[in-house]
Amino acid sequence: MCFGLANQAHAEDGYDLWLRYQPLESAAKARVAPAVRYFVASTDRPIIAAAADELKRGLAGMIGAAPSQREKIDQAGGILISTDEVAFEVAGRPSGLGDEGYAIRTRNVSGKPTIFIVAHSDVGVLYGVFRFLRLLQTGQSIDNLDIIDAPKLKVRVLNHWDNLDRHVERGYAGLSIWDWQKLPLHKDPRYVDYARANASIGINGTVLTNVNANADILRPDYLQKVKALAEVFRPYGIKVYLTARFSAPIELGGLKTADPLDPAVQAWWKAKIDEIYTVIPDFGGLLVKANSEGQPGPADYKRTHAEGANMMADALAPHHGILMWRAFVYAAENAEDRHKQAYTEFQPLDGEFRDNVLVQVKNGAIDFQPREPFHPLFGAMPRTPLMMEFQITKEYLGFATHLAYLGTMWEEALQSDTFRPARGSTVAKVIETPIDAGAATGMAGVANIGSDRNWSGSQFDQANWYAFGRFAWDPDAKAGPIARDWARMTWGNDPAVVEPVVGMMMGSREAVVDYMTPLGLGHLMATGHHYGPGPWVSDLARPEWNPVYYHKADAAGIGFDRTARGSDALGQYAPEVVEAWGNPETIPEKLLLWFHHVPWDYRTKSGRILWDELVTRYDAGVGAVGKMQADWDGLRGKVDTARWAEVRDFLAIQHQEATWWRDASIAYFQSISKRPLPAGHKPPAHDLEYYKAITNPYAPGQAK
Ligand code: BDP
Repeated sequence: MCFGLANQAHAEDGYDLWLRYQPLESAAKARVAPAVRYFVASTDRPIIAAAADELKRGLAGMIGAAPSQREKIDQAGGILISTDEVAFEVAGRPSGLGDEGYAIRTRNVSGKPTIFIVAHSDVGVLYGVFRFLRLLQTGQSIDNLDIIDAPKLKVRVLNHWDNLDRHVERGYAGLSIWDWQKLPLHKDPRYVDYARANASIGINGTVLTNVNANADILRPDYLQKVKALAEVFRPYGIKVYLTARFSAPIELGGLKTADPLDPAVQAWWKAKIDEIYTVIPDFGGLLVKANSEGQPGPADYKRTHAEGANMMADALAPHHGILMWRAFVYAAENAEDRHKQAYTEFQPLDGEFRDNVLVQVKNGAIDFQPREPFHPLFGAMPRTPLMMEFQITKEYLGFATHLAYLGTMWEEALQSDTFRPARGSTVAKVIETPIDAGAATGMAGVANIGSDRNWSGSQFDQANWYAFGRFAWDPDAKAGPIARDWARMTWGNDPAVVEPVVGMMMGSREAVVDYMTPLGLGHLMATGHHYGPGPWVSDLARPEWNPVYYHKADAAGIGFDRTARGSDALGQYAPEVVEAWGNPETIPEKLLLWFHHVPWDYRTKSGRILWDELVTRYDAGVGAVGKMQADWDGLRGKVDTARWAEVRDFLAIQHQEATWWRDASIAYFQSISKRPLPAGHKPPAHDLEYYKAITNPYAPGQAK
């Protein structure tokens, strides 16, 4: 097989993601080549075979020759990939590898250096191989290696919000890659590349279908299609999961009820789940969105979330399957601040869920906003495994055309101190620490993957898929080094490229916050598709669907009072947080308007009054996009033309839309604050009515 040639044969379009395996510089090649001339592996095992294939592919691309396979390590220049005792005898016995970790160590064999990539499981070996390739891709030395690494979370899954008709809810990268009509007989080769990419960052599961679920996916014919995908993913250590519609016993089973305490309903789920495992023996489990935004659930029968979840969990348990039950609930006709509803409903259920249930909690209590405080449930359910749900697809951060690296946002959420049970109990620590030995832990990311050649809708959105995997592996990871690794692998190791790219990425999310929702504002997007600004919207059926519900701007000021004087959502946090955030003077200014209603002339940290500060932030956001454009222009000729031009065009769209956000927001809020613009800030290009009249009925990704 001729690995690597494809890289040179076609112009780059982003399809290769961060696994481009471009030729190393000649000096590096000369250093590396002798060390990796051959490898030893037992390739009769599918996962080891996949690891060996990747090693060959990567080295063929980077040094121009694939290593040859040998029976045993007997001379210099070799790599041993193995789970065998004998390999550990030479490589040493590192502790802490667990089921999925690996060690990469250089050891002398017959006096000559040899690279050992060892693990207790085949998938650990696969992860080790990807790590080894990353060292080469990012220009690091492979001399005297001594690396030990293992994932801190067990369940590291993508959530595809993909419908069976291939529409992707909140998808900005084309159609669903799952071609249900052609499955199971035709398995698109792209599925293998999808699995490789995921395995390279440690993702070990994928929920194929939308949380707004269609019961048909559980029909026997669809299970055959799911089985075909499971077969493709298995050699990459990836399990498949499905979403379960709570009312499936009625829709598919013809029952009159889906009441979780009804024996016939329980029997239906048990039989269905047994059937799934007959077809797919290593099926991962189910994900459920219940009693939220119109989805059916146990509350329809006056049962709790725990009663609903446990019914399915009991049916999954004999197969070692897990049930992920979402905490993203807010009920119709509930007058309580939406911020409070998930906590109100779930926290009292702490300890009532079965061992194989993971309650899946979004990073913030509202909904994937450009900035939210951490969700108050983290730390508040010590007897329930909680998993993190991040949104990789940028529903609220400008879709695919806005450059926004989410690593900084996720680091901010994960490093937030819950103070539960004590100082230092960050969200990362909460989700990493099993509630008892062996209990499940996990992280889910709502995928940004579609049929576009570049997978994610834009080149830079690939970084968010990449970063999600790295944070799921290690929730204590840092956004900066992840951005740097991605930039090196995706755009090359030239510092004149890497530095500006990383600089753009690291400031990009804050730019979005500034031009969309500065100072703790949130949920001001246009109705339905969430494309562009709609802060004036006030006529939707449910109060909490309206942006005016969130900003509460009036003649006196702006912001949502969530302190004890207001909705007291703040009271759901630990006392230390309440104390720090309960006072507008001590709350981090970036969260000010999330928790406080403050006067327009409130004095902010900069010395400016709030209104002037708001306008300054909007302009800073637009300015930051202009700076990214200038930085990117500086890279013309330093990266390949097609990808460069795509990014240039998308930055131009982002600049236009950032300006739209800035102008529309200022026009609207000025109609309420009645204050002049601070000196040096120009008025919006049009009047408020102009912005209100903009409609975008065909914006992508809508729920349907
Ligand atoms: C919201 C999305 C909606 C999802 C929902 C969810 O707008 O499409 O169904 O989250 O997470 O942000 O269930």
